[in-house]
Amino acid sequence: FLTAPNPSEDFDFILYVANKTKSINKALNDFVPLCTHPLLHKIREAMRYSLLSNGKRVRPVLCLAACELVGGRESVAMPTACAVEMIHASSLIQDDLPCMDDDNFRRGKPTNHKVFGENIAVLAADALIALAVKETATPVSSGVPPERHLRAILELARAVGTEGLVGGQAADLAGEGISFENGIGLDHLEFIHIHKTAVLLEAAVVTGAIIGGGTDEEIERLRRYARCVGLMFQVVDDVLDVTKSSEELGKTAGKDLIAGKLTYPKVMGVEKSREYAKSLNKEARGYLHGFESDKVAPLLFFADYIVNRQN
Ligand code: GRG
Repeated sequence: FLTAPNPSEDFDFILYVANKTKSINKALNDFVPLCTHPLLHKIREAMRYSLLSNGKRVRPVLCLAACELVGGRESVAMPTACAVEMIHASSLIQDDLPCMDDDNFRRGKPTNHKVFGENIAVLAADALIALAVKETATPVSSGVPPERHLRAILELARAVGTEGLVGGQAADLAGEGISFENGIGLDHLEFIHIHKTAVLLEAAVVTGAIIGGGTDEEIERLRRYARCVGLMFQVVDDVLDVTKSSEELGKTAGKDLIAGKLTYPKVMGVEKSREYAKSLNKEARGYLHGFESDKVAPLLFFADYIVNRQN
């Protein structure tokens, strides 16, 4: 069951992602036009500032790939794919606020509140969530049944609330100051990452499959794939944090830098974390078995890309 299908050797993953990213960036730009009304100019600018900044677009690409895997066209899932990126951008704005992580930079630029002020940053985050719901609810001309839109909205609502991003952030705050050493804290860590990271990646894939017309069985298999990929994403992120900060600052300084944060390398060591990521990749690929082999390449390559990524 857990053997993955073999994707076609000549599939060009880099080109695939570049093309998808280009159409996603264009669609995101069109969804939030600048407002000519002088009283709304600043809020729209703030929304655009974070939404259009240089992100990897992992979630919307996954959404489009899942839609196409189950036989849907890219255009039917584009508004939903962009909605997932809007929710992600909203969560990043909020995460950076002084009352949360208090960060000055995001995606190589000053954070939203540093440029527009805290009040506008909070409003921009709110407006991006509202826009995400609006775009997912708006029927596209291609005749996706309304109940599919409703299912997609439910999926996204779950990913935002206490079952997802808000729950993960709240759990993160609740765990601050607790000391976890020598393998203790794995459940706590996993809870935070499943909620903060995996649930939105899962929603990206599942909403793509819902809008694309997938069967319940296909949607469920893709959900399991995405859960593994979501967790793997965070395990790799934690490993990169340690290895990057060690390289940049010298081993001891790197460790000190992340001393206050509970991470996979801290709980299980760097090598075991890497092995864990590899086992999640294998499991994720296994869930793709049974899909048409000529259509499955993007999601197979995606799992490999996430486990091997360097930034
Ligand atoms: C109500 C939406 C909402 C959120 C409130 C603040 C908060 C609760 C949650 C924070 C969640 C958070 C920031 C999780 C981190 C997720 C993560 C792995 C971010 C980095 O993702 P990448 O690497 O980033 O895909 P880019 O910049 O490439 O998009």
